[in-house]
Amino acid sequence: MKATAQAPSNIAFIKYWGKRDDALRIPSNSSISMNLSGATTTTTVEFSSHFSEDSVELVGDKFSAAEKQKVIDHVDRIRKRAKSTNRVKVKTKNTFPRGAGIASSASGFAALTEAGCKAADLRLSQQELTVLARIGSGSACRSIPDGFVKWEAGTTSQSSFAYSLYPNTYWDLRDILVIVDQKQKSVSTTAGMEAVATSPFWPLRILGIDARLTRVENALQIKDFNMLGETIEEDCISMHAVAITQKPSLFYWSEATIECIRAVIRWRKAGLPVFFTIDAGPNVHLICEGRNEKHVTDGLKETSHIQSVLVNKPSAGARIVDAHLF
Ligand code: 2P0
Repeated sequence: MKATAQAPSNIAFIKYWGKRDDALRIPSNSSISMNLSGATTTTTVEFSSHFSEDSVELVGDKFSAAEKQKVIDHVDRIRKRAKSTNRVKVKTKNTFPRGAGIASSASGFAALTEAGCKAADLRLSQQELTVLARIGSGSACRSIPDGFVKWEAGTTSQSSFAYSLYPNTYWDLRDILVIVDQKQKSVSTTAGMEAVATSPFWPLRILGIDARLTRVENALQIKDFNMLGETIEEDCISMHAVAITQKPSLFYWSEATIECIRAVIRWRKAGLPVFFTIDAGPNVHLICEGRNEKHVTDGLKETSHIQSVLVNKPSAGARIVDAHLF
């Protein structure tokens, strides 16, 4: 059977950085994110007894052998649960550059999980789908439910799942993604997270995380944009303080990243409510309300070193679609 799914990437307001269990990808802390309308992956999966081998194809780009293996390992989890021995064909397409801190693994493993389970006729609840997607790549579990999503850290595989706090229509926010570098990062987030405990700031980050999670949840509930933005920025800086002080140090920011941060601070001083957050790469996500989108994109026209800008609205989560890729 063949099935296709489309899944959004997501931007974490409170970040996932460090694991309690590396193999099962149970995180050290809960996280909260927003799904992104402009950064999606579409994946078609077909299982058939007529295929003689597994094949994995990425449209317009090439997976490394290790990336291909990660996909097949995830398909194996689906095959095992579905008690299937059929070979698979996977074809996948991204609408955004891979590996530059735009969480292609989030949308990728969310789409693969949805399409793979459907193609294998494995009927899982949404919560079970998030658990399965999480084992493929942690942040992928947050790309399955709609809109604004919380990933409950949990302590076991079954208790570490994601769910929607609010649908995408709840709050007209924007994530204006400023791409300053499209190169793939040299250290994977998986490897980066394995060394969190080597940072002296790691215990401090964990100490403050519950208060920040509560602040973001409260800010979402009462739609207090300043409280939301301030907490998002604080958590981003906390994550990068850990990454920079890990051994070996992970310094993801480039000069253009810092230039963009300085512009945000300047615009805020001038009265424009906009905040930044940055994942494991140099690109900067500018968070603002929909009514301020044009002010921010106009400001970016005067900022140098920008390769492209991608405007995202809050998006629904992963879903099955009709248009197959093969
Ligand atoms: C996040 N990131 O919360 C954080 C912020 C990157 C920085 O989740 O090892 O690709 O596959 O579970 O999901 C990226 O980590 O890592 C990530 P694995 P993943 O969005």
